[in-house]
Amino acid sequence: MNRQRGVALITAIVLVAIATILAVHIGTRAALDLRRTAGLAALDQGWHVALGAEAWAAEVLSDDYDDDPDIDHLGEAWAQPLPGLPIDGGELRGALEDMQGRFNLNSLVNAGRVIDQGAVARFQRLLFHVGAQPRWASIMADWLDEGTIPELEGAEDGTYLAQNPPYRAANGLISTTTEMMALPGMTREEFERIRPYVAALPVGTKINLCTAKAPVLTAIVEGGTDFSDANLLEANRGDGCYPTVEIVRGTLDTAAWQSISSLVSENSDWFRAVTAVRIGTSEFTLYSLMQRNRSNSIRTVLRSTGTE
Ligand SMILES: [Ca+2]
Ligand SMILES: [Ca+2]
Repeated sequence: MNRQRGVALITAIVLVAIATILAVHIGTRAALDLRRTAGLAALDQGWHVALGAEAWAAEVLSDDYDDDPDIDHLGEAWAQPLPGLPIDGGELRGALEDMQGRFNLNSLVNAGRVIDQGAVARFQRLLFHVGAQPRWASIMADWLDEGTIPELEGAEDGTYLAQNPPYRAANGLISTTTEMMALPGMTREEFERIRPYVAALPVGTKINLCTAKAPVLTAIVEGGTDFSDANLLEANRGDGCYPTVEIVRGTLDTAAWQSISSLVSENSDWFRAVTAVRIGTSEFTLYSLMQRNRSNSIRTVLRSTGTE
């Protein structure tokens, strides 16, 4: 009798325990579902906010073109970052960057996808100035060029097939600079040294002297005025383009100027809008690569979220 009561008691305790576990499980799942739904709703809302900001950036670029299509410098309205704006339940921040202030990785090859040795030399100088290994210039050129025979310090399929897992060289143009991470031996730290100074734009896109970052300018204008001091450069850019094409031409001898005259400009077609949205605890960043053409129509060519 006592034994039976004992078994009944244990059964009751086990049942209560199972019921409790189930209740907790259901409760937790409902809470998680609610949270997940709230998170998704916030992301969805954030996405629309970011697309709105992108459309606004296009307006700003279009107005800028109407003002003067021939000059783009850092004193203009588009270049001023958006201070944090309150939105429903969060905040929006945004900035536009002229991507022609960077070194275009695709310029390491010409339109026929043959390596441009002058560009390789310029990229080597840029890498040196930012404290990265200059050898990436040849490796990157091999990654892009049509040829499958490696440059002196370069790498083609032979190198890539020996990696784990094995893969092949792209032998084509890139649409994102993160492809540099595929180069043999590239580390995250090394890539982060290079990343702020490079872009992936069409072959033939010029470098805007008015917005070029100090190491980029230093790598391009070789043998003339030293533009490597970023603070000095910024101080000179307060109210207009600096250095202008005239200034750069004046600082170089004829041969040096002729070697870069077709590579530089004072205006830009390629910009990137970076929009950071926070709603509640959800947060994300939208990167929009935008092209403004010479008839002032603006289109978003590439969007990515999270990473550039
Ligand atoms: Ca402008
Ligand atoms: Ca190649």
